[in-house]
Amino acid sequence: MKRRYYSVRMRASKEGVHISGAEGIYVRDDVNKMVQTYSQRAFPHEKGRADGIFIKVEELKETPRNISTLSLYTLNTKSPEAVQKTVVEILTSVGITQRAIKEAYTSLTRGITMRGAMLMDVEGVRLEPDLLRGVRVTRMGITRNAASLLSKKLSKYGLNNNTVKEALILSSKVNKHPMVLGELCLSDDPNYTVGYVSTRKYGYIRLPRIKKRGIPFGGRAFFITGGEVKDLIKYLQNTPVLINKIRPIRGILSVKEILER
Ligand code: PML
Ligand code: MG
Repeated sequence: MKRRYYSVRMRASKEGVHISGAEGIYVRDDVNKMVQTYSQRAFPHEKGRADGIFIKVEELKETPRNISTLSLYTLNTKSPEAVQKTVVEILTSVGITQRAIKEAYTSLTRGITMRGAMLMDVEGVRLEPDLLRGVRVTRMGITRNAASLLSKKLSKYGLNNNTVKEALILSSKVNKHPMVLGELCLSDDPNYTVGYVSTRKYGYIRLPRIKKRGIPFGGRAFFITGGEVKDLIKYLQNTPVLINKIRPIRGILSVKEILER
């Protein structure tokens, strides 16, 4: 019999304002346990105690597509200025213009945090239909085996936490699509100053000190090329993707080492 998969999604809010969210794709036997895990996780949060927790369980009509993670590294960047310079080096090397990178930076640091990501072509033109909401990536998860291997590998570098794992899973789904050339992400959490830039070629590159502590906004930009934007949006929002393979996780590298790999 065909194996059934379920999407389990959680979002928590306080006085109507979104404070946290998480999701995964699970087999039937794991659904109950995950509903409990997500509800426990939703209560305490840096942005305050949730007063509404919404958990949605949905049977998937489509069998998830298996993919591997991107490889993961951390750069040795020391300041927001150094990060920006590095991001330009990495993204221009895969065909994204300086203008687009500057545009993404301006939008991500302007103080409006969108719920979803912005889509930007290589020249910096915004392509998402709803410029305020952006595009949310959903329907992604990781198999039990891959999750335990990922935890083990991340633990070596002190990175075994939900923030890193979920960002890596999301970015691996995003960069799998042929229209995506790369992604830039800054957390909207004021105390979280590590962002990342990712591309299929170089993998997921963590960027320490992408912003100064205390800045409460951030977001994601996906740089895209060619093809139908509506097909890409459909993939990002609806196509279920399940990580079943972990690419190498490494420690701290310099930009030079990354670009020369
Ligand atoms: C977020 O969820 O707020 C973005 C997280 C970015 C994670 C960067 C990392 O530490 O790898
Ligand atoms: Mg967040």
